[in-house]
Amino acid sequence: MTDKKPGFFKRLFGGETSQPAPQPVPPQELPVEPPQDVPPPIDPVPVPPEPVPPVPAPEPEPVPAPQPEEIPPPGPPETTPDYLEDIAETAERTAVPPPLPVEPPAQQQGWFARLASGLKRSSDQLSGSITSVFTKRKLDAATLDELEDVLIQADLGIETASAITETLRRDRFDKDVTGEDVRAVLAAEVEKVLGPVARPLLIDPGQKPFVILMIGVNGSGKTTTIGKLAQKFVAEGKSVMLAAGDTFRAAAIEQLQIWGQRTGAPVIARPAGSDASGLAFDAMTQAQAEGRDILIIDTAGRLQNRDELMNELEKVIRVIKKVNPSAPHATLLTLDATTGQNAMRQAEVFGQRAGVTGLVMTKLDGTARGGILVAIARTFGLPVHFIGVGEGVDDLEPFAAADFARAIAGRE
Ligand SMILES: Nc1nc2c(ncn2[C@@H]2O[C@H](COP(=O)(O)OP(=O)(O)O)[C@@H](O)[C@H]2O)c(=O)[nH]1
Ligand SMILES: [Mg+2]
Repeated sequence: MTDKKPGFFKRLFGGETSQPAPQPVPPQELPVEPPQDVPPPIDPVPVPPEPVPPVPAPEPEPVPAPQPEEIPPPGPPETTPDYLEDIAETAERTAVPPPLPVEPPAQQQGWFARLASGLKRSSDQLSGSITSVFTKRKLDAATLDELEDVLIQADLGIETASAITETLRRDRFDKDVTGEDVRAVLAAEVEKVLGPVARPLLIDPGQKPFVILMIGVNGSGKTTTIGKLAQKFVAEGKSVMLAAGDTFRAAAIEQLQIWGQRTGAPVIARPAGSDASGLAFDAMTQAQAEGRDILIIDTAGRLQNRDELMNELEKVIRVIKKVNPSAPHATLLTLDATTGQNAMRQAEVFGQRAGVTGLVMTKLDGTARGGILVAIARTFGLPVHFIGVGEGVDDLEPFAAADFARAIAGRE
């Protein structure tokens, strides 16, 4: 969180919002998934719900009786009532992924159209604010200040906001400027920031399996993203295995099993409450023995400020390395765009503790604050591989800077 300068929060919250506290909200109190921002799952075609699949039987050995001290409590350690409520809610809403097979009309659109519609809330918000600043005005200092505030409120970050206003100051001062002119400058600046981080996730075929570890806070979209990725890889003819490493909740295990069934990828799972590192170890050895191309390991959602949970994540990584010292080959952090500034903190802490190699930003369709991706890119420089713009299996797109910039700036 380097995006600070004196008066930032005053400017961020000043005047237009009823939010009382001009203080950064402590990370653990931020809603991990603000329900109001997440549209209900769209069922484009009424498909009867699939029965929950039986647990596939890839478990070769009987589960050893867990050591007493290793039995996790029946829930994550952070059992505050709020957190439990969140989990119960997440479990309810995530147990069954949206239906996969039938293509809704929206998914027959071109990819840019889908991106643009996913980013519509962000681009509408930005365009609306820009237009309101630039109605019949010559570009003067006051207008530039107002514009800078609008851009900061859109979570683009101070640096990007100033870069845009500086460009306008230099090129257009005292001239008539339209919203469209400003959007063009905005798109160019956003593209400049995002270009270097828009890097595809490269699967090294020399690694069998290529191990992808998926991490992030609860509800950020890990399991859904794994399902979407599995679908992509299977469609490319790769042999994929999934590991249900979120062993805290039965619903999370089932959720991954359903994705596995739908994508044809076998899922290594253990009963809820099992040790996550043990499961990761089994999945590693089995994927290796079967010569799988890709193993994707799910993990329990953890808040980045809970030290003991971060320690456990480090243990999972150590165990993976015991089987293959070069693994995990990709450690992907899912960031929920609807969490706004808190995503910055998540990127920072997970980066330090788990060696994040790349980002997937989810739920860009569920927020007007998609600009946060720009701030994160500028601050951390981590590769952004994919963005999620919906709950459907096809709503995961390789990240392309120019398209994103054009879509968020609302240009055609
Ligand atoms: N609108 C939208 N919802 C998403 C996206 N990605 C995930 N979700 C939803 O977010 C919720 C939490 O996702 P889940 O994968 O269970 O998160 P996890 O706890 O990190 O594994 C689910 O209801 C998902 O359908 C996205 O890109 N857009
Ligand atoms: Mg999950």
